[in-house]
Amino acid sequence: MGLTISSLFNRLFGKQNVRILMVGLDAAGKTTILYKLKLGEVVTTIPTIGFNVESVEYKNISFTVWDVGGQDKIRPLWRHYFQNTQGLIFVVDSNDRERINEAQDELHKMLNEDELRDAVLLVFANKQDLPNAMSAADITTALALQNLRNKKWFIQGTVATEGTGLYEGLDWLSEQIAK
Ligand code: G3D
Ligand code: MG
Repeated sequence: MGLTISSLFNRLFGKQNVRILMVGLDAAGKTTILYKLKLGEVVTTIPTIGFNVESVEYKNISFTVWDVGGQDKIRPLWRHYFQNTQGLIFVVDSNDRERINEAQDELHKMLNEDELRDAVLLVFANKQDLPNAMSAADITTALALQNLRNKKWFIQGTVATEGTGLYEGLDWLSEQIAK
């Protein structure tokens, strides 16, 4: 799988500083995805207390990952990472019905950030293996994706622990960024 994902990002070679941000509520599956991609060594840094950033560099592409939710105070610190972001990946735990509204709220706050204006949006509706998981269609509605104007977006059901769906979503993403 590592190889296939790499070849997919070959499209982006030669582009300067492609930055992909991957965020979502804690426990959505972001770290699992990052390791599953096997792009390289995952580096964890803590720029400030309570703000844990994971990153992996693959050639000229950087993946940066952190948890969102309930931390309005540290929100301004995120902006440091927004520059040059072409792709925003938002990961949702499809089984977490209790927090889907919080996820929706956090997603739309991110999308309101000026510097993410031009970034395309990929949503991973993760944990599709769990019997009570909301479908990608349910998640589309719950996150109000249809209401997004002037935003390219795509939703993909995934099972991060098995790697299912990751390739399909990233294929779309790299195609958009390469345009
Ligand atoms: P985060 O980085 O977004 O906070 P993690 O989330 O990647 O740490 O994942 C949180 C938990 O969800 C982990 O379980 C992980 O194994 C599990 N998980 C991730 N993706 C899936 C999935 O697709 N299906 C299922 N069933 N579980 C998933 P633990 O037990 O290690 O906390
Ligand atoms: Mg994590």
